Amino acid sequence: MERSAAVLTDEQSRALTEQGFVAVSSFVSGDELDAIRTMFDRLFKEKVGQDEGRQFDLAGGKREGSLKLPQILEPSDYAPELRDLDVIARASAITQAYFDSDATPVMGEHMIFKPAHVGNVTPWHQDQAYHDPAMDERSINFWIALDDTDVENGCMQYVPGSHGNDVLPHHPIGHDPSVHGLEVDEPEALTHTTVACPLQAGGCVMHLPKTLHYAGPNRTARQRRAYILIIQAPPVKRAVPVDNYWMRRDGG
Ligand SMILES: O=C(O)CCC(=O)C(=O)O
Repeated sequence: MERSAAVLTDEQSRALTEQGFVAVSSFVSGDELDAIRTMFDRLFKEKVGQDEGRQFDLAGGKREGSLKLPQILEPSDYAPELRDLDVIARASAITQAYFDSDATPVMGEHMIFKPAHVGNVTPWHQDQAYHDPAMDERSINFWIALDDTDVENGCMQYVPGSHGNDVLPHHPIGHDPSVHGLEVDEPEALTHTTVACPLQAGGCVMHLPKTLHYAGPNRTARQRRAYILIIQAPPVKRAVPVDNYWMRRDGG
């Protein structure tokens, strides 16, 4: 794909490298934002993916009726129009420029919903804790706000510089092995300094695979919808794989 002019400024790129995250306003335009919102609402309303385990409660809530942190994995399998959006080309161009790599496929996509009043917390974690323990990912997570987000309705929060850590020990949320979502062990010891990233709808916050992040519960009457794209440059093989025992749900 041809490189577009959509790259980070030097200052944004430096922030991503030094802090492990950077927020950008107006990442998605009006029409495109409307299109993503419409698809988001349809996919959750139609409960797509529930039978295949692609729509579920990230924090382990009940399957029917009371999902508190519903997530859809790979939503473009149910709404292929998503693949045609300019935002994917823009995110790919940024990832190519940032990692100086021509090969930047989409590594994953999700939609995460924090419904008004009940949206659950997304606990502190590193994305790399979910991934291949033999590899160090080189990817950017683009978290795109489909609604105005702030601390009260569950905007993203980060520990600046935490991507300088290796993969930290994690456990399934609530120590329940049936729950997909992960939480870092002893988060209180790791989160003395945090930065909240409120965004207007259409804004985006980008982070790296080892950056510790969190999003609080939704305590408001406003919904909080997010579309998340992960774009990957080729990963690097680790000298020593991570012992990610938290992903072996047999407890072994
Ligand atoms: O939207 C959320 O609540 C959490 C998102 C997240 O953890 C991520 O994008 O890596």
